[in-house]
Amino acid sequence: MEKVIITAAICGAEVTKEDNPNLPVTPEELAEAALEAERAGAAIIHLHVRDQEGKPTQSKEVFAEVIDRMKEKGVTAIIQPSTGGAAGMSWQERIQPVYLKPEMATLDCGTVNFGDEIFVNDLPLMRNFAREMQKYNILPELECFEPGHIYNALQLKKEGLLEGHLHFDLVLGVPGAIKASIKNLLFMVELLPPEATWTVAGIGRHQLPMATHAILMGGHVRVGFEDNIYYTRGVLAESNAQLVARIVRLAGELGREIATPDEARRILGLSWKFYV
Ligand code: KMH
Ligand code: ZN
Repeated sequence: MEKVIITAAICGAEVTKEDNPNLPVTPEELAEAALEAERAGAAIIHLHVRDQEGKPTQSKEVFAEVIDRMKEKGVTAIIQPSTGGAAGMSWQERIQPVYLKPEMATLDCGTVNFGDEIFVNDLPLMRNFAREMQKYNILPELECFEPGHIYNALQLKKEGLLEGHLHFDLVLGVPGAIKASIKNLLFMVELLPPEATWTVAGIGRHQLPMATHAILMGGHVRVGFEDNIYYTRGVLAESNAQLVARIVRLAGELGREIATPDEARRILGLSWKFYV
């Protein structure tokens, strides 16, 4: 089987330091958390940023500051800014990090209940985001919170708005969306084109079991504070790196090696970027 790409979703938009005091939010904390996660085995850093009050922002300037800080510290992982931001943000706010021309960015593939909120991603919004990413050669990670979102992504492909490799993030266990279970994971994976790659983000206590199934099934894994703040029941995680390190050990026991950032670039079809 292919090596496992581990994504560290280090911050997110919803979690606060009150939930877990170890959550990185300042540019320095985010850069340090990214470096530690990479050293532990992460090849992708899924990135949200916060303003000076710790609130979610999609400010291009803040993303630029955090990404620069990460690179200064020596982070070589693929940095994947969110274009989801937080529920309720306008599309104009959400799209800003695309204009920093990152290697990857998320592309949320449909509207979904998100706890008490609604996370709006209609097809015109998706087309607009996909078109802008296409313009800058950004590989979208196709975020699917429901099975129907996979069909939306395939619709964009049919319309010529997704070229090259398809990489999905199957998010299971968001309150209001598809539940995290093996049956649901299998069902979603079977809807994907055979040549696509996929990672799984299990929310809360589902992070570890979903990751384990993904390792066994040949998928990739996303962990981190965005999706889960606990190490085990009732015990807060100390760091994103701690959650990454557990996946590295688990994958080793189950016979899968871990992809380095450059190996992840090859698996995702990003390697050509080194030659332009
Ligand atoms: N914060 C969620 C509403 C993404 O990064 O693209 C959306 C989200 C997805 O986190
Ligand atoms: Zn996110």
